[in-house]
Formats: sequence, C-alpha cells, structure tokens
Amino acid sequence: MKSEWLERDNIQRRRGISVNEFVANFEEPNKPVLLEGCLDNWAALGKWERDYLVEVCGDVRFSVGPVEMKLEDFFRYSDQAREERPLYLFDPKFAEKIPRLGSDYQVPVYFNEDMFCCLGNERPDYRWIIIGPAGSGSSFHIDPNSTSAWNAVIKGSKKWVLFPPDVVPPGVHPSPDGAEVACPVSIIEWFMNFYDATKTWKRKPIECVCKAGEVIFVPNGWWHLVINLEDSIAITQNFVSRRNLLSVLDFLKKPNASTLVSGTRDRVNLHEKFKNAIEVSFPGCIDQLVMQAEEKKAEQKKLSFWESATDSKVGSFKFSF
Ligand SMILES: O=C(O)CCC(=O)C(=O)O
Repeated sequence: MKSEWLERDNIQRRRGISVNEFVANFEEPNKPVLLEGCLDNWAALGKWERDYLVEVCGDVRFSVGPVEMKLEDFFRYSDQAREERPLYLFDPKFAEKIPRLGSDYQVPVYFNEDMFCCLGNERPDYRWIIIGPAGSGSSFHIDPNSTSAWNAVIKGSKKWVLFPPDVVPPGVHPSPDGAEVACPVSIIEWFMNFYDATKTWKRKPIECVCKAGEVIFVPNGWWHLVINLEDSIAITQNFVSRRNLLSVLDFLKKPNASTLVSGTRDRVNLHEKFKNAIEVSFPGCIDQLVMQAEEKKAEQKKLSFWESATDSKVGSFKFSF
C-alpha cells in the first residue's frame, strides 16, 4: 500500500458513548463510526495469538473461499503468501465448531438488539471469524440482506473505504438488481486505478485504519472495501435492529429474493418466516415502525415544500403577489 492511500482518515471516532448517543448520532442517521475502547473486556484481545489458535483448533477445518483448510495449514500458507489476492479465511460456523472461541468475545453493547435471533437455527449466517495475511481483504460490496454490521479487529489493522448507499464507488459496476458486482480484479488494482478519482468528488468516501481493539460500525446499504495492512484476525457480525428492520423485510420480499438473499438455504420463504417470528417476539413492532416511517416522510415532505416556497438563504418568501 502506498502511504498516500492511507492518509485520509475522516471517520468519526467515539470512546465511551452511551447506547442512546450511538443510536441517535450514528445508527438512526445510518452513518459509520469507529468505536474505541469497547473491546477492553474481550478475552480474545489478549489470547488470540497464532500459537493459541493453533493449540485450540489447529486441526479444525475452516472456510477459505470455496475450499476448507486446517487452520495450521492456512497459517503456513499465509507465511509465504505474496500474491496480489491472497486467500482469506472467512468462516461463519467458527463458534459452533469451537465454542471456546465463541465465548472469548461478547457483542459490544451498541449492537445488542439483534432481531434475526427470533429465527433461531433458521437465521441466515451472521458471524464470521476473519483471518488473513497483509494484502488480503474484501473488495467493494454491500452487506447481505440489508443488514448492518460491526467489525472488530483483534490482531493487526485494516484500511477501510466506505461510500454511502447512493454513491457507487468508481470502478464498481453492480448489476441492475444488485445481485452481481463487477469490480477490479484485486483491491490493490482498485487503489492504483480508481482511488485518485475520489479526490475530486464532492462526496468523499469515509476512510480510516481500524486497529486492534477498535470496532467499526458499517450501516446498512453502505459500499465498503477492506484491506489488511498486517496479518490480521477479526470478528464481524451482521444484525437487524429496529433501525433497519423495515429495510431488511423489504429486501427479503423482493421478487428475485431467490438470487438476492444470502447466508441461508431458505431464501424464498425467509420474508414470511421472519415477519411472523417478529410478530410473535415483538408484537406490534412492525406496525409502529411503519407508522413512524410514514410520519417522518410526511414531515420531510412538509419541510421540502417550505424550503422550495421560501428563499432559504435570506429567509424570505419566493412568491410575489
Ligand atoms: O475483510 C474484512 O474484515 C471486512 C469484512 C466485510 O466487509 C464483511 O464481512 O462484510
């Protein structure tokens, strides 16, 4: 990575904020934030060194792209990986395979509301252990099923570039239904050929380096690219809260849900199942959110009428009689 690609750091950082502040300032307006100091009680932060992981689960097979590899073999591979697109370990069943790993971390308090929980065993994949050498990472994508996510770095560091939902990153071409995304072949290629273009854009991407002990909140619908600057270990979880429940339900209801919905075998029936499960676990919640959304829309319509009817700069009325 060239140093100029790491210079921009314009994410909002917070330490020790309350859940209400997080919801009001970041989750509700759907804005990314980097949270410091909220993993201080994680056993994983002190323990998840390579030697510990090899001792606990070196012979366990994890998902690495389309194949499964023993963790000790993956580390051996990582040691000599020099290619432009190194393999990346990304496993959604790590805590079921090795419950000890699952109990080495707790969901940060900001993300405790996780409404997919009410689907029990039928919930789509939602948590992953991520391990990769420097240079590995995730090319531009939007997270599945309109979920939001948090990503906690346990070892190493990650460079993030994020664009809001209505700004498609340069060099990225999603298919009309969003099911496929054509991107440059490697992350480095994106930086070499497209990063500079963002310098002249009015709406700059949000960027940061997330270090061990820090967590980034990735709001639903945001495009993001991540590259590991060192050998890294992280945990990520995707979730549904009251703030994105309606957009998740809309997503699951799309006519092409069978191609769009991911992380579960039951792609088509998930909408009905989830809606019914929400009605049982949180009665009246959907109706209340729909009402609030309609009120907000009406309020915005009223506001934009007055903005167009008045000259907002001088505060005077535009009409002449
Ligand atoms: O590579 C990473 O750590 C980012 C993972 C990610 O973007 C995701 O899980 O959606």
